[in-house]
Amino acid sequence: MTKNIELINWVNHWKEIFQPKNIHWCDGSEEENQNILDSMVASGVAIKLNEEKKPNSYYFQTDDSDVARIESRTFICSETPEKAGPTNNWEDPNKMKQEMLKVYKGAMKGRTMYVMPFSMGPLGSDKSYIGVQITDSPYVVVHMRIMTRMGTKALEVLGENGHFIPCIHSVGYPLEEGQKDVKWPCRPIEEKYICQFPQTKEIWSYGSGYGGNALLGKKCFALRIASVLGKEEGWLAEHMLILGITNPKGEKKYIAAAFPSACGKTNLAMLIPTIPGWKVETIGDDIAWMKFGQDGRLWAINPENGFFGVVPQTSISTNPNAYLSIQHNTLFTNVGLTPDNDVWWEGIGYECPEGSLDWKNRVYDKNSSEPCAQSNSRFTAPIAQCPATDPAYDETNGVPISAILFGGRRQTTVPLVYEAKNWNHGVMIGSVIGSEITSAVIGLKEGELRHDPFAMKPFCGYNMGDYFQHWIDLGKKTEQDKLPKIFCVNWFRKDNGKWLWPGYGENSRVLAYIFDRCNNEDIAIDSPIGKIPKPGAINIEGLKVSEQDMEKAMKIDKKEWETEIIRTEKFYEIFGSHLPKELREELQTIKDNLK
Ligand code: OXD
Ligand code: MN
Repeated sequence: MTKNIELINWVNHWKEIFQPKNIHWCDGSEEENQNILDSMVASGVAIKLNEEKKPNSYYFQTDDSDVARIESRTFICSETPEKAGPTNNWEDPNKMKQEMLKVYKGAMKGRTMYVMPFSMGPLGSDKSYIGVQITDSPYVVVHMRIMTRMGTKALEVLGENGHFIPCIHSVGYPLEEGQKDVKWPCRPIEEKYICQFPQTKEIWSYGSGYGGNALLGKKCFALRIASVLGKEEGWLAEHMLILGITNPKGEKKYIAAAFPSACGKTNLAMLIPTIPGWKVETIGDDIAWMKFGQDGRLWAINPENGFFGVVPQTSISTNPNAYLSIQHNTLFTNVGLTPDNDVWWEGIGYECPEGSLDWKNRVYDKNSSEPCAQSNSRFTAPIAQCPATDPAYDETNGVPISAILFGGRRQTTVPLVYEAKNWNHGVMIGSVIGSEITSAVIGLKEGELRHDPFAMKPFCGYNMGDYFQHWIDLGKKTEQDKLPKIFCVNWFRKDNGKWLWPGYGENSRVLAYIFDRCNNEDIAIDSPIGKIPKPGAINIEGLKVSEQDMEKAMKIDKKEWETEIIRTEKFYEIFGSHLPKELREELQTIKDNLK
């Protein structure tokens, strides 16, 4: 137990409000974890998977309404709408708290209130922060134990006087005396709340038990609240993977990369290079916290301790390292269940065994138009289980970042790789990444660009225009040659409907080019939009990509770029006076270069 008075008072305060049956302070031990899993198996919430096929692994199915993050019910409750900015849902903090206190009252009746101290980042690192989450969901407890450093050790770091980020969570399904529980307690979508209070650095969540809505260390804390902390304290909380890359001479560098959803971020984080002698190792696949070190360079940690990855299409051939990471000690949510208690999903690489159940617990019909595994079904596994985990993933200092990559899913316009001319230009590149709409989406036309600046649109805890300014300002805090070089990559360019670049492990060829550029090798030339590889600078030996395809993949088409500039100008309008003048200047330079 703790002697931290702030924590004790806080827990007592919430106990009064939630009125749980009892309180459990989580120690994070193996024994505690097993007891919670056993009780979920006994109550039918979890199924223990086949011990021979998936040792020490468990299976869960959620309610239909609780399968993903819900952006329409995610609120940034800053003092004013302007502070939340044009890309967030704003609500008044006092009004929101009043509204939520009504639903929080008695919300844990008949349930255990778990108190989970956790560290985001390696225990004791000066880049890490302590949070404490209160929850009534045992599912959340076993997941937070994998995704964070949770339990007594985090409490010890907090100490008697330390401060923590308070995270409140309830599924919103109290049990009256004698009332039977349901398999997945939660509230309907319109009654769910995922609220961030940037001024007081609090998180209040209600009505969902799933993913980023409920594992509050992840998107709510490590991105939305941490982005505000980063702005106040002079560092960066980013939606980025971190990987280590070693060249054939044994020289190693670290790269961070931001991509919007569905652009293969986990695949890149765990890539197996196809070019001989190169090695890629994984520090993280989702979030990076970066602070300046004493040497003036940016050093990054992954605040998480596990992977919460999308399952469908993960196979031994698409992403061997992810596939091997989830063969034991793994929690699966909303995939298919085979008759011998193994898991199955679309793209696993073999036929679905006869008699399997789909994620809605119905016998799976191969001819059905519905998939067996929900499209956002997830695996949760410790980082340390990945065969390519970088030994530095738990380093308290983190790792020095040499390059930052921004990417998106672009069928046209954006070349395979180009390099920002300077930091501000790189910030401009990050501010306009996005993906083209490939099939009709409500309110958007095919071909239209959906911007996702820095892949942070759903995750920035304050005005995105001020966030751009923060990036610009940080670039002035050190010598220019100490800053990471910034690149834009696009694996998805097409010609006549055909991909120009094979992607996956072949992306190592682009990473190798970036690596060499970080050593200032003379392999780039200027172009109107930034530095591009000299012809032949990207090794395509052994690839079925012709020189002509390579030219098309790298082409800078004046017309396409003119359209791009018009789109960017239009997009920038939403930020009004919050848009940094430096971004306008960078855009103007490109416009002039294209003339
Ligand atoms: C995630 C996301 O789940 O970005 O990581 O949505
Ligand atoms: Mn993510």
